[in-house]
Amino acid sequence: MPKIMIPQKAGKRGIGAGVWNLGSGRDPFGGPTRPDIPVLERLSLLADAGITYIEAHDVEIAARDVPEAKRLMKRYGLKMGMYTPSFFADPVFKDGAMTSHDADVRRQALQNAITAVDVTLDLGAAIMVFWNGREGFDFVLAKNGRESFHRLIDGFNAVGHYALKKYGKRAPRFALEPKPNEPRANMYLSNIGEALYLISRLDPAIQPLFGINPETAHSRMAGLDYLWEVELCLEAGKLFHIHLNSQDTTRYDQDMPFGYTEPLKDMALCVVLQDAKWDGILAFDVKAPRTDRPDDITDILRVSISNLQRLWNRALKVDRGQIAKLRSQQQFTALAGYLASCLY
Ligand SMILES: [Mn+2]
Repeated sequence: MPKIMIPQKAGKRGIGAGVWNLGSGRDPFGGPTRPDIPVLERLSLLADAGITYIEAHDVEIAARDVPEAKRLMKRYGLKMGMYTPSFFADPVFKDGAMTSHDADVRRQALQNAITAVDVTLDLGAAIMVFWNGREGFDFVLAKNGRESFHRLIDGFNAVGHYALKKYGKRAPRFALEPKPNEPRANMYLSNIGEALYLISRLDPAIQPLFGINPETAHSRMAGLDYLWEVELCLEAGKLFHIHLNSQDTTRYDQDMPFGYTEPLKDMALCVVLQDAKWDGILAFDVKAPRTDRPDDITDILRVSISNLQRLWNRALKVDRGQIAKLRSQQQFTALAGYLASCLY
Protein backbone atom coordinates (compact mmCIF):
# COMPACT_ATOMS: atom_id res chain seq x y z
CA MET A 1 0.00 0.00 0.00
CA PRO A 2 1.45 3.40 -0.91
CA LYS A 3 1.99 5.96 1.85
CA ILE A 4 -1.02 8.15 2.51
CA MET A 5 -0.24 11.85 2.03
CA ILE A 6 -2.47 14.58 3.42
CA PRO A 7 -3.19 17.09 0.63
CA GLN A 8 -2.51 20.83 0.93
CA LYS A 9 -0.81 20.43 4.30
CA ALA A 10 2.18 22.53 5.37
CA GLY A 11 5.34 20.64 6.29
CA LYS A 12 5.12 16.90 6.93
CA ARG A 13 2.30 15.30 4.93
CA GLY A 14 2.70 11.63 5.89
CA ILE A 15 0.73 10.14 8.81
CA GLY A 16 2.16 8.87 12.12
CA ALA A 17 1.18 6.00 14.42
CA GLY A 18 2.66 4.19 17.42
CA VAL A 19 3.88 0.59 17.35
CA TRP A 20 1.85 0.13 20.55
CA ASN A 21 -1.35 0.79 18.55
CA LEU A 22 -1.19 -2.85 17.41
CA GLY A 23 -1.20 -4.65 20.76
CA SER A 24 -2.46 -8.06 21.83
CA GLY A 25 -5.75 -6.83 23.32
CA ARG A 26 -4.70 -7.05 26.97
CA ASP A 27 -6.65 -4.79 29.36
CA PRO A 28 -6.84 -4.43 33.17
CA PHE A 29 -9.59 -7.07 33.29
CA GLY A 30 -8.24 -9.74 30.99
CA GLY A 31 -5.27 -11.11 29.16
CA PRO A 32 -4.46 -10.93 25.47
CA THR A 33 -7.06 -11.92 22.86
CA ARG A 34 -4.52 -12.06 20.00
CA PRO A 35 -0.98 -13.35 19.69
CA ASP A 36 1.52 -10.67 20.63
CA ILE A 37 3.23 -9.46 17.43
CA PRO A 38 6.93 -8.73 18.04
CA VAL A 39 7.39 -4.96 17.84
CA LEU A 40 9.71 -4.93 14.84
CA GLU A 41 7.29 -7.21 12.93
CA ARG A 42 4.62 -4.52 13.38
CA LEU A 43 6.56 -2.14 11.12
CA SER A 44 5.40 -3.85 7.93
CA LEU A 45 1.79 -3.74 9.17
CA LEU A 46 2.05 0.00 9.82
CA ALA A 47 3.58 0.51 6.37
CA ASP A 48 0.83 -1.60 4.75
CA ALA A 49 -1.80 0.62 6.37
CA GLY A 50 -0.26 3.71 4.71
CA ILE A 51 1.68 5.05 7.71
CA THR A 52 4.90 7.04 7.06
CA TYR A 53 6.07 7.99 10.57
CA ILE A 54 6.33 5.42 13.34
CA GLU A 55 6.52 6.09 17.07
CA ALA A 56 7.84 3.87 19.87
CA HIS A 57 8.66 3.72 23.57
CA ASP A 58 12.15 2.80 24.77
CA VAL A 59 10.73 -0.49 26.08
CA GLU A 60 9.53 -1.32 22.54
CA ILE A 61 12.57 -0.29 20.49
CA ALA A 62 15.57 -0.26 22.85
CA ALA A 63 19.02 1.15 22.05
CA ARG A 64 20.24 -2.38 21.11
CA ASP A 65 17.41 -2.70 18.54
CA VAL A 66 18.32 0.49 16.66
CA PRO A 67 20.35 -1.09 13.80
CA GLU A 68 17.62 -3.64 13.02
CA ALA A 69 14.87 -1.01 13.37
CA LYS A 70 16.71 1.28 10.93
CA ARG A 71 17.14 -1.57 8.44
CA LEU A 72 13.41 -2.37 8.56
CA MET A 73 12.37 1.29 8.37
CA LYS A 74 14.44 1.68 5.24
CA ARG A 75 12.96 -1.50 3.76
CA TYR A 76 9.38 -0.36 4.35
CA GLY A 77 9.91 3.33 3.59
CA LEU A 78 9.18 4.34 7.16
CA LYS A 79 10.63 7.21 9.19
CA MET A 80 10.81 7.67 12.94
CA GLY A 81 8.29 10.34 13.88
CA MET A 82 8.67 10.29 17.64
CA TYR A 83 10.41 8.36 20.42
CA THR A 84 9.50 8.31 24.10
CA PRO A 85 10.96 6.90 27.33
CA SER A 86 8.44 4.80 29.25
CA PHE A 87 8.12 6.20 32.76
CA PHE A 88 5.31 3.76 33.56
CA ALA A 89 5.97 0.14 32.51
CA ASP A 90 8.89 -0.84 34.75
CA PRO A 91 7.77 -1.66 38.33
CA VAL A 92 10.56 0.61 39.58
CA PHE A 93 8.41 3.54 38.40
CA LYS A 94 5.32 2.35 40.32
CA ASP A 95 5.10 5.67 42.19
CA GLY A 96 6.43 7.90 39.44
CA ALA A 97 9.78 8.55 37.82
CA MET A 98 10.87 12.18 38.15
CA THR A 99 8.51 12.63 41.12
CA SER A 100 9.36 9.40 42.95
CA HIS A 101 10.28 9.83 46.61
CA ASP A 102 13.28 7.55 45.99
CA ALA A 103 16.32 9.49 44.73
CA ASP A 104 17.67 6.31 43.06
CA VAL A 105 14.47 6.02 41.03
CA ARG A 106 14.71 9.67 40.00
CA ARG A 107 18.30 9.06 38.87
CA GLN A 108 17.16 6.00 36.90
CA ALA A 109 14.44 8.10 35.22
CA LEU A 110 16.97 10.75 34.23
CA GLN A 111 19.35 8.12 32.87
CA ASN A 112 16.52 6.54 30.81
CA ALA A 113 15.55 9.98 29.48
CA ILE A 114 19.15 10.76 28.50
CA THR A 115 19.52 7.42 26.72
CA ALA A 116 16.23 8.13 24.95
CA VAL A 117 17.59 11.49 23.70
CA ASP A 118 20.49 9.65 22.03
CA VAL A 119 18.20 6.96 20.58
CA THR A 120 15.67 9.56 19.35
CA LEU A 121 18.35 11.18 17.21
CA ASP A 122 19.93 7.88 16.21
CA LEU A 123 16.56 6.75 14.83
CA GLY A 124 16.18 10.04 12.99
CA ALA A 125 13.26 11.47 14.99
CA ALA A 126 13.04 15.19 15.75
CA ILE A 127 10.54 14.84 18.61
CA MET A 128 10.78 13.07 21.97
CA VAL A 129 7.60 12.84 24.03
CA PHE A 130 7.24 12.71 27.81
CA TRP A 131 3.96 11.24 28.99
CA ASN A 132 3.46 11.82 32.70
CA GLY A 133 2.66 8.12 33.17
CA ARG A 134 2.74 7.49 36.87
CA GLU A 135 3.70 11.00 37.96
CA GLY A 136 0.84 11.68 40.34
CA PHE A 137 -0.88 10.35 43.44
CA ASP A 138 -3.70 8.06 44.47
CA PHE A 139 -3.87 9.30 48.08
CA VAL A 140 -3.85 12.88 49.29
CA LEU A 141 -0.67 13.94 51.08
CA ALA A 142 1.13 10.89 49.65
CA LYS A 143 3.30 13.48 47.92
CA ASN A 144 3.98 17.13 48.52
CA GLY A 145 2.64 18.77 45.36
CA ARG A 146 5.07 21.69 45.44
CA GLU A 147 8.03 19.36 45.96
CA SER A 148 6.81 17.15 43.08
CA PHE A 149 6.49 20.16 40.81
CA HIS A 150 10.07 21.18 41.60
CA ARG A 151 11.25 17.64 40.93
CA LEU A 152 9.61 17.81 37.48
CA ILE A 153 11.36 21.12 36.82
CA ASP A 154 14.71 19.70 37.94
CA GLY A 155 14.23 16.57 35.81
CA PHE A 156 13.24 18.36 32.61
CA ASN A 157 15.98 20.97 33.13
CA ALA A 158 18.55 18.19 33.40
CA VAL A 159 17.32 16.46 30.22
CA GLY A 160 17.18 19.75 28.33
CA HIS A 161 20.70 20.75 29.32
CA TYR A 162 22.07 17.31 28.41
CA ALA A 163 20.53 17.57 24.93
CA LEU A 164 21.60 21.16 24.38
CA LYS A 165 25.19 20.57 25.53
CA LYS A 166 25.68 17.37 23.54
CA TYR A 167 23.77 18.21 20.36
CA GLY A 168 23.32 21.99 20.22
CA LYS A 169 21.04 22.89 17.30
CA ARG A 170 20.56 19.18 16.50
CA ALA A 171 18.90 18.53 19.89
CA PRO A 172 15.44 16.96 19.67
CA ARG A 173 12.44 18.94 20.75
CA PHE A 174 10.58 17.62 23.81
CA ALA A 175 6.79 17.43 23.86
CA LEU A 176 4.97 16.95 27.18
CA GLU A 177 1.75 14.92 26.87
CA PRO A 178 -0.82 15.86 29.52
CA LYS A 179 -3.38 13.37 30.89
CA PRO A 180 -5.75 13.95 33.82
CA ASN A 181 -5.87 10.48 35.38
CA GLU A 182 -5.23 6.78 34.64
CA PRO A 183 -3.13 5.02 35.72
CA ARG A 184 -3.04 7.30 38.80
CA ALA A 185 -6.20 8.69 40.42
CA ASN A 186 -4.70 12.16 39.97
CA MET A 187 -1.86 13.05 37.67
CA TYR A 188 0.58 15.94 37.48
CA LEU A 189 0.61 17.74 34.11
CA SER A 190 -3.09 16.92 33.85
CA ASN A 191 -3.93 19.47 31.15
CA ILE A 192 -2.36 21.83 28.61
CA GLY A 193 -2.38 24.90 30.82
CA GLU A 194 -0.54 23.06 33.58
CA ALA A 195 2.12 21.78 31.16
CA LEU A 196 2.59 25.25 29.65
CA TYR A 197 3.02 26.68 33.15
CA LEU A 198 5.68 24.06 33.93
CA ILE A 199 7.52 24.97 30.72
CA SER A 200 7.43 28.63 31.77
CA ARG A 201 9.27 27.62 34.96
CA LEU A 202 12.10 25.77 33.18
CA ASP A 203 15.53 27.29 32.71
CA PRO A 204 15.08 29.95 29.96
CA ALA A 205 18.09 28.50 28.10
CA ILE A 206 16.23 25.23 27.40
CA GLN A 207 12.62 26.46 27.34
CA PRO A 208 12.58 26.66 23.51
CA LEU A 209 13.24 22.90 23.39
CA PHE A 210 10.02 22.14 25.30
CA GLY A 211 6.48 22.08 23.95
CA ILE A 212 3.30 20.01 24.06
CA ASN A 213 1.79 16.85 22.55
CA PRO A 214 -1.97 17.26 23.12
CA GLU A 215 -4.07 14.07 22.81
CA THR A 216 -7.77 14.14 21.97
CA ALA A 217 -8.84 11.43 24.43
CA HIS A 218 -6.83 12.91 27.30
CA SER A 219 -8.60 16.28 26.98
CA ARG A 220 -12.01 14.66 26.60
CA MET A 221 -11.49 12.40 29.64
CA ALA A 222 -11.32 15.58 31.72
CA GLY A 223 -14.36 17.02 29.95
CA LEU A 224 -12.18 19.68 28.30
CA ASP A 225 -12.53 20.86 24.72
CA TYR A 226 -9.68 19.43 22.65
CA LEU A 227 -9.83 22.14 19.99
CA TRP A 228 -9.31 24.91 22.54
CA GLU A 229 -6.41 22.95 24.08
CA VAL A 230 -4.80 22.72 20.62
CA GLU A 231 -5.46 26.42 19.95
CA LEU A 232 -3.79 27.28 23.26
CA CYS A 233 -0.70 25.28 22.21
CA LEU A 234 -0.64 27.11 18.88
CA GLU A 235 -0.97 30.49 20.57
CA ALA A 236 1.99 29.64 22.79
CA GLY A 237 4.04 28.42 19.81
CA LYS A 238 4.23 25.05 21.56
CA LEU A 239 2.28 22.62 19.36
CA PHE A 240 5.28 20.33 18.81
CA HIS A 241 3.36 17.10 18.11
CA ILE A 242 -0.24 15.86 18.11
CA HIS A 243 -1.95 12.61 19.14
CA LEU A 244 -5.28 12.14 17.42
CA ASN A 245 -7.97 9.65 18.45
CA SER A 246 -11.49 9.83 19.86
CA GLN A 247 -13.17 9.22 23.18
CA ASP A 248 -16.78 8.24 24.00
CA THR A 249 -17.61 10.87 26.68
CA THR A 250 -15.27 10.92 29.70
CA ARG A 251 -14.40 7.71 31.61
CA TYR A 252 -11.17 5.73 30.98
CA ASP A 253 -8.78 6.32 28.07
CA GLN A 254 -10.36 4.61 25.06
CA ASP A 255 -8.03 5.49 22.15
CA MET A 256 -10.83 5.01 19.60
CA PRO A 257 -10.44 5.80 15.89
CA PHE A 258 -9.94 9.46 14.99
CA GLY A 259 -13.14 11.05 13.70
CA TYR A 260 -15.45 8.50 15.30
CA THR A 261 -17.27 10.21 18.19
CA GLU A 262 -17.04 13.93 17.40
CA PRO A 263 -16.58 14.35 13.65
CA LEU A 264 -17.81 17.95 13.56
CA LYS A 265 -15.26 18.98 16.20
CA ASP A 266 -12.57 16.99 14.40
CA MET A 267 -13.38 18.80 11.13
CA ALA A 268 -13.12 22.12 13.00
CA LEU A 269 -9.73 20.95 14.32
CA CYS A 270 -8.62 20.39 10.72
CA VAL A 271 -9.76 23.94 9.86
CA VAL A 272 -7.65 25.33 12.71
CA LEU A 273 -4.56 23.29 11.78
CA GLN A 274 -4.91 24.28 8.11
CA ASP A 275 -5.26 27.98 8.93
CA ALA A 276 -2.26 27.79 11.30
CA LYS A 277 -0.24 26.11 8.51
CA TRP A 278 0.86 23.64 11.18
CA ASP A 279 3.79 21.67 9.78
CA GLY A 280 4.11 18.80 12.29
CA ILE A 281 3.08 15.14 11.93
CA LEU A 282 -0.61 14.23 12.15
CA ALA A 283 -0.20 11.14 14.34
CA PHE A 284 -2.66 8.63 15.78
CA ASP A 285 -2.53 7.26 19.30
CA VAL A 286 -5.18 4.60 18.95
CA LYS A 287 -5.54 1.07 20.31
CA ALA A 288 -6.72 -1.93 18.32
CA PRO A 289 -9.72 -3.13 20.40
CA ARG A 290 -9.47 -6.60 21.93
CA THR A 291 -12.55 -7.66 19.97
CA ASP A 292 -10.77 -7.26 16.61
CA ARG A 293 -9.32 -10.45 15.14
CA PRO A 294 -5.59 -10.71 14.35
CA ASP A 295 -6.28 -10.27 10.62
CA ASP A 296 -8.19 -7.05 11.36
CA ILE A 297 -5.65 -5.54 13.75
CA THR A 298 -4.89 -2.56 11.49
CA ASP A 299 -8.58 -1.66 11.03
CA ILE A 300 -8.13 0.94 13.78
CA LEU A 301 -5.50 2.69 11.62
CA ARG A 302 -7.36 2.31 8.33
CA VAL A 303 -10.57 3.76 9.79
CA SER A 304 -8.65 6.62 11.44
CA ILE A 305 -6.87 7.40 8.16
CA SER A 306 -10.09 7.37 6.08
CA ASN A 307 -11.83 9.58 8.62
CA LEU A 308 -8.88 12.00 8.67
CA GLN A 309 -8.80 12.17 4.87
CA ARG A 310 -12.54 12.83 4.65
CA LEU A 311 -12.57 15.43 7.44
CA TRP A 312 -9.40 17.17 6.19
CA ASN A 313 -10.85 17.45 2.67
CA ARG A 314 -14.17 18.77 3.98
CA ALA A 315 -12.25 21.29 6.13
CA LEU A 316 -10.37 22.53 3.04
CA LYS A 317 -13.74 23.41 1.50
CA VAL A 318 -15.08 25.25 4.55
CA ASP A 319 -15.63 28.89 3.56
CA ARG A 320 -13.53 30.95 5.98
CA GLY A 321 -15.35 34.11 4.85
CA GLN A 322 -18.64 32.57 5.86
CA ILE A 323 -17.24 31.74 9.31
CA ALA A 324 -15.97 35.32 9.71
CA LYS A 325 -19.33 36.75 8.64
CA LEU A 326 -21.38 34.59 11.01
CA ARG A 327 -18.93 35.35 13.83
CA SER A 328 -19.17 39.12 13.30
CA GLN A 329 -22.97 38.90 13.21
CA GLN A 330 -22.95 36.71 16.34
CA GLN A 331 -25.02 34.10 14.51
CA PHE A 332 -23.47 31.19 16.35
CA THR A 333 -26.33 28.73 15.89
CA ALA A 334 -26.22 29.51 12.19
CA LEU A 335 -22.44 28.91 12.32
CA ALA A 336 -23.06 25.49 13.86
CA GLY A 337 -25.53 24.81 11.07
CA TYR A 338 -23.07 25.95 8.41
CA LEU A 339 -20.36 23.62 9.76
CA ALA A 340 -22.86 20.76 9.84
CA SER A 341 -23.75 21.47 6.20
CA CYS A 342 -20.04 21.16 5.36
CA LEU A 343 -19.90 17.81 7.14
CA TYR A 344 -23.17 16.05 6.39
MN1 LIG B 1 -0.70 9.63 23.44
